[in-house]
Amino acid sequence: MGTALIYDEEMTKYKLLWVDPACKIEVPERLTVSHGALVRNGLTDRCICLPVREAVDAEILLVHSEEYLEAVKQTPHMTLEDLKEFTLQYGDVYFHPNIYHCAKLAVGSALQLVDSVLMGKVKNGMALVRPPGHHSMRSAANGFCVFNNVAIAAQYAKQKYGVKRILIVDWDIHHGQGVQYCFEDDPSVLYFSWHRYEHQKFWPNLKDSDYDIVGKGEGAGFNINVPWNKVGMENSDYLSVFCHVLLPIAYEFCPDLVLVCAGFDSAIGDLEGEMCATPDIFAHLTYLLMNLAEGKLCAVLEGGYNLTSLAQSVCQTVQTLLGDPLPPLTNLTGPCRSTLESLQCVRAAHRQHWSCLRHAVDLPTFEISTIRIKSSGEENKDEAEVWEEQKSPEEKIWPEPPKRVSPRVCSAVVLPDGVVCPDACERLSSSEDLGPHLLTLKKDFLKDADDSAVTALSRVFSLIDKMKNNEIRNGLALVGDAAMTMTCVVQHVAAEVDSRVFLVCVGNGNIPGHIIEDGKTLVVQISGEDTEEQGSKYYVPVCLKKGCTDTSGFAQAMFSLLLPLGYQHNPSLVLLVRMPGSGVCDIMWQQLTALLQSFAQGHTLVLLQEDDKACVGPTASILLGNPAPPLGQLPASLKEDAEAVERLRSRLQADWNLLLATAPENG
Ligand code: Q9C
Ligand code: ZN
Repeated sequence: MGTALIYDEEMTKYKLLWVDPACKIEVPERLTVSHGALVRNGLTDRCICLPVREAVDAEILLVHSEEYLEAVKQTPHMTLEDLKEFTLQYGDVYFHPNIYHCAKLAVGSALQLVDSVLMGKVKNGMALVRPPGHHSMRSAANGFCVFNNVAIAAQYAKQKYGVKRILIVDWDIHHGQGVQYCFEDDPSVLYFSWHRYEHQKFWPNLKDSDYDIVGKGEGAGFNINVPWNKVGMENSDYLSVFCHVLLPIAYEFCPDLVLVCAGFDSAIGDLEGEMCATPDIFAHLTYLLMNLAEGKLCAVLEGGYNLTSLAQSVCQTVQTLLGDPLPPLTNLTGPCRSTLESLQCVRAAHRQHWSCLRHAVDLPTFEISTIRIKSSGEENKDEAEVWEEQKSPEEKIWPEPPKRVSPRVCSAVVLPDGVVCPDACERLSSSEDLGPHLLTLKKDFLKDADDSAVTALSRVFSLIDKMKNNEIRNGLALVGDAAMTMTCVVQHVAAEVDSRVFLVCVGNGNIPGHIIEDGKTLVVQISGEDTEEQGSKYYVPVCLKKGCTDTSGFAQAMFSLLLPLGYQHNPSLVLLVRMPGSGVCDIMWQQLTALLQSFAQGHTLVLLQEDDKACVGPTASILLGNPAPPLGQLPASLKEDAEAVERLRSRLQADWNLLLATAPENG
């Protein structure tokens, strides 16, 4: 099953016909350069290109009023003067004789995408559309938007397919207030938006966009606003919001479908957003959502006005939907203070609605209104800040994201004789390249080991070499002694210059101290053993009361510990080890395996012990790029487990800034 791409040149056939500084950035080239970049990078050829269609009245009326639709219907027949006047009743939007036609195609594109994903014709997809949608309201155009493409798509999915829970992720730099208003009392649609806010000084200047607007009535808790109160936010800021707010809540919610308001004015170079996140961050944002809803993800273009940054970001998104390995993210220095303030406020505002936030130790227990950050009035602005605001935002320069090349082989396996190789995996069984490793192995580790163990280990080493040369993306080994193999592998890899290993060990078992000490290897061990006091910067023992069987506690450890640590360590290899009798359920294991693909360009080696033979199939499926099955709506985790994870986060955040989710006092 492939990735859909929906685009039609017709949607480039309208433009601003008069002078309006607020609207001049919304140009037809936004689509032509985005599509052109997809073509140039060979991505359109890899997608299933689906035709657009016009939405019909009944579909538009799922979200908009009859009066409004009738009014927009008149615009193709208006004179220039009429159009100008019609435009005046709305904010920051323009009309053109062909925009009604394009707006119907934009909605229809989103619906075609939802149809093809929900009918199982494709696994995911993206629609490149104009006009955008997320600002338009029931009876008003706004912010370049005429009809609310994504909101209509969500109502359509509910009505036509009976979809029970939909997650809308709005990573555009503006608040999609139209989407918020549409679903504010609806618990079946979880709307998440981050947006440039600057304490209400940024367009659309609404109180409704602040963190304390969480939804109404039945829908309380199902609207998440993350205000950016400063410009210049970086990759670290975006990732920390995903790790500490969106992902825990999204997994607890467990959507059946993910819709993305995919605006790229949140990328570097965009003069609307003035943010500094690089286009490759969208590869990660996309990937982090691809294991929800069994991978059913529909991205629909919203904003994005720097044509270079827009085109690169669109390519990163589509390439990720296609399953290519993720680009490494470097320089993740942790969130800025302003982000921490927002994180703290959002988490406090949602704590009563989501059990994943219930035991957050670092949140004040008093009313959240008391921690509302004082509006940054001129009086408490320092000189530097005032100066910062006066200077005109310059066009930024950033390097083009490097090419993402898929190795010839996706998944290789090392299996004992008699265990069948999973479909589509490549079995490493030849003995031809045993030579180089054999002697050192015998000498260093395996004095007493039997021949089959030596053979297996040398195959594992050759697998690692091939990952390093990018001939193989990832691998799996079923071995007689997972702990011994793990030790040998870490030593082998750590011997190389510039190598960094992220060792994730699930289950009980002793990890030899000498493999950790050099700082190249970061170890997270999730188990039922109480080894907390042995922890250090590079050894993170996560002790869950019922071991790995507490799904919610385990999930919390994944999002709030493993992901931030992995991102900040930026490993060249992920080593994932499943100790015998770990107690982790298959689905949890699959989710973990999937999320770890974010690092090391997908270079993951999974070690399983021979008794865990049944796990080979489920693991291989993930390594081959299939989405992990949903965990189900997560219940509250054990209080002790949630607290243990939070304690670790507190202990480690001085060393690993991406673990932070609260602002230090008196900063
Ligand atoms: N500085 C979308 O991104 N405000 N709409 C422009 C000029 C309107 C953005 C003010 C921004 C609308 C879909
Ligand atoms: Zn926008």
